[in-house]
Amino acid sequence: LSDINEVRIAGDRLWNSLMEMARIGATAKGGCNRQALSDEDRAGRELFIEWCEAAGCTVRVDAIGNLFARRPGRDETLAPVMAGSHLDTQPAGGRFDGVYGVLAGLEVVRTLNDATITTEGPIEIAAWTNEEGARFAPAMLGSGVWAGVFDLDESYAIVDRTGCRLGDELDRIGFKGPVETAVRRPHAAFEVHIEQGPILEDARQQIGIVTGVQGMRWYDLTIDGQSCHAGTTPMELRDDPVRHMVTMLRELYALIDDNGPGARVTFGEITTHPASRNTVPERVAVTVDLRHPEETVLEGLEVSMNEVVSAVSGAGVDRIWASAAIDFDAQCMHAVAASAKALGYSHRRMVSGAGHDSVYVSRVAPTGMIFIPCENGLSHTEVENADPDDITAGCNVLLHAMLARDRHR
Ligand code: HGY
Ligand code: MN
Ligand code: MN
Repeated sequence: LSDINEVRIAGDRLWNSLMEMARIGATAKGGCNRQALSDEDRAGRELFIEWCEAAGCTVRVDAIGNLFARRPGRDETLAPVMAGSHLDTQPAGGRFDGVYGVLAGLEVVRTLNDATITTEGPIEIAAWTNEEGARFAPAMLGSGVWAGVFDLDESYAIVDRTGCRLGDELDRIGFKGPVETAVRRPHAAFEVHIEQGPILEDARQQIGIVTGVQGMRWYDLTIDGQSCHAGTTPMELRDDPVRHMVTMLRELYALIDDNGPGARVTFGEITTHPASRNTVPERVAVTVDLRHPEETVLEGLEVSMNEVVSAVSGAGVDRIWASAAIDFDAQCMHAVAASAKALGYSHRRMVSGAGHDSVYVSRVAPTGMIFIPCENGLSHTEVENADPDDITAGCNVLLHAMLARDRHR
């Protein structure tokens, strides 16, 4: 066993794989645009499958396009230990969000091959479909279907802002697999991810032992007014939905500030209809992303938001997704902490501000997450960056946490 504890991943190989994958959907400012089920997503999936098969894995695709690369263990009847995350990115995303966790899983497999280590049970690397929810809402869709949270046919019917159906796109890129009769419940599941916030970097710590994920809710806010001529209509005669929106958003930001610092709201998309410079819009649509670590506070914020909205005639708000705050599995967290300690990495416990597929995986299997810092705490932006030493550290912790859970059944 002492030999196994000496095993380390090949940091350069992992970094090179990340940089090669980052070329797919590369943007001018050094980020990535591999939105779910796009041609770039297909290319990324195909490259990942090629690498997994070259590493001796068999790869299966499920009905929502989730990928599962499987490395056999000594006893194939045992439940797998899983490492998963996502290959899809934000429209102007980075080179590490999601893809780090998938390729770290591949690096674990490559390292086990080099060390000729046979695990007790199989190892599975999962690449979940549409974690970001940027093109097709909601987020964490593939892991959510797999965990039984979202209905498959309803998921196929989701359309993007151009009217493209998710199911048709899955067909088009050739990643609509068979419906799996029974979920193959992992023995334990892990996800390594950049923190996407400033905490680890500010504390100069290398590893985050993630204790849980905060609650998240998404809404569509719409305000109807009267479209009219931009030049002839006096201001006092207008029923301008943008003006109502300005008042409303000011009140909603104040509501969040009163519930700070844990409360967070983001109005990521604001669209007018018809979108014309010299026409007062008929309607404005605003997306709302609301988060807090405590469900009771989230509930209260939702009630207050509904009151603010209902005070404006022609305004309505519709909740399209809610993911409750969750806690991760104690044994998985212990495996992460013990690995970080044994490897000599500075570490701390922390809650995740970002959503992750592990939220839904934790409904099916004991699950843990590992964070590493990212530069200036930035993510969901093209300048997203991570330190190669931290990328290596997170993957070493992943390797040894997975081996620890594989041995303890
Ligand atoms: O929205 C989230 O928190 C995740 O990064 N998709
Ligand atoms: Mn992510
Ligand atoms: Mn993300």
